[in-house]
Amino acid sequence: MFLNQGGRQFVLDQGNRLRLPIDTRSEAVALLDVDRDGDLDALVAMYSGQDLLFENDGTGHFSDVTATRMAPASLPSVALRAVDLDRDGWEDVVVAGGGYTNGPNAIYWNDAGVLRDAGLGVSPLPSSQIDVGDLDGDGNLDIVFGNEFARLEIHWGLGNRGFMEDTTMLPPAALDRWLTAARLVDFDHDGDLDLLQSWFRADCLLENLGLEQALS
Ligand SMILES: [Ca+2]
Ligand SMILES: [Ca+2]
Ligand SMILES: [Ca+2]
Ligand SMILES: [Ca+2]
Repeated sequence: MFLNQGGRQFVLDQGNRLRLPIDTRSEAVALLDVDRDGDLDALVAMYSGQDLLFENDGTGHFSDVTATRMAPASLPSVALRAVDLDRDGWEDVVVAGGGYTNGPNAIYWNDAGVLRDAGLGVSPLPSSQIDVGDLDGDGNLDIVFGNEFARLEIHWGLGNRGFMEDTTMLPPAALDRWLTAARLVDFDHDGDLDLLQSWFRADCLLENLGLEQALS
């Protein structure tokens, strides 16, 4: 952890505020207020399997609350995205299982400050890129996963914590790429989210043609 000393000055905190287990490998971190007490807590994605949740005491010191605020999760993860997926006021976390660690993607639903691994229920391809947004404007957040080894995934939000994977609206050329990034941004300012893909040989922008036609 780097502490801001004011302006552009940072110093390295030597593990005094957030201490990870020795000889473990972390892959990503998501900052979210998991307990809604007004400060940012930290979820750390672990290569070894069990992700770790650290609660902020309000002064920037973190304690490991994995045992009491997380369901056990034995599979590795490499990317996290904190967002209130079901809009109940509690931030949830989307988890990418990783192209090279070969774990499935999942969602940690936040039930009153406890993260529960519900999985996605469909298409357990391992991914390394995540973005979230309402692609079709139905009020439900949708999830885009970028995969290093196979293809792009879109999981459409159905409400009530349900999702359905469907990529039939995407051009075939957009699917079979080794992605290094996938981001949703409204590039043309027409009110809908477009999809930027980066892959090893080129970048690609998919324009969202609107709520009726979805992506093309
Ligand atoms: Ca908090
Ligand atoms: Ca939520
Ligand atoms: Ca949607
Ligand atoms: Ca747009």
